[in-house]
Amino acid sequence: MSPTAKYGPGDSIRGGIPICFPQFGPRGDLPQHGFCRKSNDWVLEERCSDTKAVYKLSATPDTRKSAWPNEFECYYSVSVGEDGSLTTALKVINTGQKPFSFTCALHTYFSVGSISGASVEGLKGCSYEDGLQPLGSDAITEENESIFFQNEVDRVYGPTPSLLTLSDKKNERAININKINFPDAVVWNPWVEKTKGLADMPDDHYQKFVCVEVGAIRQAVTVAPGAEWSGSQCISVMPLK
Ligand code: TA6
Repeated sequence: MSPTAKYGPGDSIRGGIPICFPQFGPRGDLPQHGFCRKSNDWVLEERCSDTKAVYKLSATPDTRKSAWPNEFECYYSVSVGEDGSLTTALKVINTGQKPFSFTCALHTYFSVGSISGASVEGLKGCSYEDGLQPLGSDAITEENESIFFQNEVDRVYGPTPSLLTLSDKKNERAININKINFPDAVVWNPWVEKTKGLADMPDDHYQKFVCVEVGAIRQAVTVAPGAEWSGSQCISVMPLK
């Protein structure tokens, strides 16, 4: 979490795992990252056990008036494994009478001991869109085994392997992210200048986090009436010697 994250109605929380749905970033007519992450209409659907809960968001009068007025139900499950892993999953059901399309991501903020000791592995050979260039610019192929952070990084990779790793050398740990049915992955660190423009993050806090976000972004997902889509990520930590 950012130390200065805001928690008011309508705020997107700077940290944790914001749910970007039904639009990732500026890829559509909704506000940045869609309405899901700011919605106050989430309800606890089921407390399955001491270690798993499911939350639900359905279409509301506000979403029906938005640029994405579709009938839907979202279910977001969070569960902690006996091994200490964290699994979060998003399921989208089309409860309407016509197909709809969306893009989405689980916008996970990972704490790191120091950005200078952080790197992301698993994306070598993958195509990515550079978010520092205009949307629609030519895709680039990742040539590096490890992605390091010496400037702002904002990239949408896809398609990508199911296992990604965030190395956090300062904390002597590696964070594995195993994803299912999320074809894409975003790697983001705002670096110095962009962080100064974030009202809910201290100016130096870019040094303490990396976002690795599993998503379905580069190709929108289309769901037929009555059908559903789901994706999940399992986050686990292992020692890094
Ligand atoms: O993480 C990728 C990204 O789309 C970046 O471009 C940056 O805008 C980030 O999301 C945070 O967005 P937010 O609206 O939460 O400030």
